[in-house]
Amino acid sequence: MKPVVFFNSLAEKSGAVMPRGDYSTASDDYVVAQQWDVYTAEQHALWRRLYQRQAKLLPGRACDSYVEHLAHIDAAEGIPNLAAVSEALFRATGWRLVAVPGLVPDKVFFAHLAARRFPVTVWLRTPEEFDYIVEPDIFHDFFGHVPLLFDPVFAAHLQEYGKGGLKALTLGGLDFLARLYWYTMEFGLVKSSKGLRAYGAGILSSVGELDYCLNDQAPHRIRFELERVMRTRYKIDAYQKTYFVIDDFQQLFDDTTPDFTLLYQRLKTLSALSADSLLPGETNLSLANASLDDDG
Ligand code: HBI
Ligand code: FE
Repeated sequence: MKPVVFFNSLAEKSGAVMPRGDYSTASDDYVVAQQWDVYTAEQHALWRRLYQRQAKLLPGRACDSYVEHLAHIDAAEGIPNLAAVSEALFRATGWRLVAVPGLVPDKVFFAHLAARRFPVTVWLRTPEEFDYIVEPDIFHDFFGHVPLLFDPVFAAHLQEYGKGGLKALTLGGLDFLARLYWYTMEFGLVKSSKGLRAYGAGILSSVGELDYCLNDQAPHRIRFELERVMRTRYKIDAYQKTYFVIDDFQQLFDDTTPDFTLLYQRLKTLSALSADSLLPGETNLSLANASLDDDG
């Protein structure tokens, strides 16, 4: 898809203005040069403030694998050089980072993931957007998504997701797969021996939701079940009403790898569920947080 067609379809879907990245130099796969030298001292300082504020919140909230891998990435002092991190990442899990101007078309996004390339937006939010930003910027994409690409099981799962995305486009399954991405990659929770932990990038890069998703009484926390997740609508402009909890990344890999053709057929016959629904027989883990280990 040519950038201008993509912009129009994005604007239609979101009712938003044009995406703010510079797409003029993007190649067919939407990859650009990061131009790391062009970031200003003020931008590096803003990154440092974002990083420090978020890093403080991670202990006891982010999952162990995320914390461990973030610590090995040299990104605390300023906006990271994607090429340098990409080299280290390739040695760890065979993934690479590619720089992109911002959101890219679904097909392009899935093709990158299927080839073990993770697209990272190059621009950083403004100081006015310190607390909240709608479009993903480099802080969200990098701080939120990149550390877990160093986890081999997580990385394997995301490649399968990319392959599944390419198939979904031919099967009319995109809306279902987008819900899966939303409730796992962006807003997923995982069990640990010490209680629930966050692994979704939307949570890990958010100053408010990182505590909210674990400690507020309001949202539902429900055991992850593939078909249930794919039926559940989501809001993009508020804290989530429901978080789905996986046992571990192996579960994500095992559930994402099979062919979804029959599942999509079935889902098309079922009504979608509202973001705050709780079905008969479902346990809200927020009411059973203390006894997670006895739960299943
Ligand atoms: N582009 N850069 C970027 N990042 C995304 O997360 C992204 C995208 N394009 C499409 C897309 N996500 C969706 O297809 C998935 O969230 C399902
Ligand atoms: Fe994201």
